[in-house]
Amino acid sequence: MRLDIVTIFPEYLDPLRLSLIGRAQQDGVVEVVVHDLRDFTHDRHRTVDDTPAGGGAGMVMRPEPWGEALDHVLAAGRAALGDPQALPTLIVPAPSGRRFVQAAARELAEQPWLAFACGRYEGIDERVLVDAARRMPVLPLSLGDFVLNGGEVAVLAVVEAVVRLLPGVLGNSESLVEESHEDGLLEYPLYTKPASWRELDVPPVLLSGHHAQVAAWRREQRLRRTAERRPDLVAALAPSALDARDRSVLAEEGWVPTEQGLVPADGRFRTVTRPVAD
Ligand code: JAH
Repeated sequence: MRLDIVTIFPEYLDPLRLSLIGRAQQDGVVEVVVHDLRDFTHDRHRTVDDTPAGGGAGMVMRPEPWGEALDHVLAAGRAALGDPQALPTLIVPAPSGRRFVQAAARELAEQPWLAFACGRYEGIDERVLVDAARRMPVLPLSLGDFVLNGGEVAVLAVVEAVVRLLPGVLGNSESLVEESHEDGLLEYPLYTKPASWRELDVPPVLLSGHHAQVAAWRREQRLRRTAERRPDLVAALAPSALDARDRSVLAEEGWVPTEQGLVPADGRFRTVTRPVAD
């Protein structure tokens, strides 16, 4: 997989040389190329920003350096891949993007070429994305409803989420099965030795050697945790994914099965079935 990243802070991406992603690069599983947007300016001050059309606070990234940078990414990537028709998917981190979730990471891991545009200031002139979309798929992504100073940290997160899914990147001890967000439930709590630490004990069932009881306890913990911390995930569960024991655990946590799936027994976000008078 080839990854091209365009930024005004190339050093922000240095962590991609470390750990698992660094090793994946050494092993030839991924090639990461970081491009300095200022290399595509032509003025003495290497200017990448200007004032917003229509007024307002802050600065906006000028379209010309972005246009040249993305032209270069396209040409250099096609040459390196030996495919004059190849196209990357252009990922643009932004608070206004579609939410990045594990299913999106799995889809991106199937692609041979991803490019990333790191915005700074208030964002990038919209015409850059419109122009790019004339040539390649453009995917604005958000990690969640918070604001960063730029797209670089979000790119680090997306690259890590995608690269770890590539065949041969994770070792056996870091395997992909049994992970949060792979099946719509949060993970069970983890413990290791010692069995007692600061007067806190590892739950005895985990030391019992009863594999079926361990599995049942872990399933229950996953359901209770998800109900407590992520009610949105419980509401999205397919009732067919739950057995009678699951349903009784969720009932204890205040969730009841209905025609519309699981809903909170106390009527939080009850479905509106008739027009509401104003
Ligand atoms: C902020 C460009 N959802 C996380 C996220 C991603 C990108 C940005 N902020 C938050 C951002 C300023 C400029 C991108």
